[in-house]
Amino acid sequence: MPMFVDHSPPGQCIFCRLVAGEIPSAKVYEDALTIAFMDIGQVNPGHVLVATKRHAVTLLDITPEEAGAVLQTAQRMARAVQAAFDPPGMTLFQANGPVGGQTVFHFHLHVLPRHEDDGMALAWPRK
Ligand code: D5M
Repeated sequence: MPMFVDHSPPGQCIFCRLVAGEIPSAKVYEDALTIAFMDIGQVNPGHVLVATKRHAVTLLDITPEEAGAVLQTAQRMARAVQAAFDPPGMTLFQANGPVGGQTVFHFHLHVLPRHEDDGMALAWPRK
């Protein structure tokens, strides 16, 4: 199956529409700058995305305030995921640009619970 890639213009992208409440989401948290919701793909149970409310595409486009807020929200979400799913590990992942693996072009950070032998590689091969 071909990978979904969102090429919508700013303001009409999936996550802008999700922030505006125009499409449904499993929202678990929001504050002035960020929103957190369950990833529709659930690579592992408890897989959460933390996005900026404002449309920004990559890490290079967000403000220092947004960067701080995103990490604070990610820590909140990681604590909630730990309490709810008790995974032995967690990976935070953030893709920038198609070559970096980004498919939705609105800044977001993955908070991904990890398990032994969950079939996912580490972020890059290590010797
Ligand atoms: O991650 C983009 C992620 O966004 C991918 O894991 C699926 C997820 N996604 C796409 N649409 C939705 C909706 N509507 N709700 C929740 N999650 C969604 P990337 O790092 O850009 O590849």
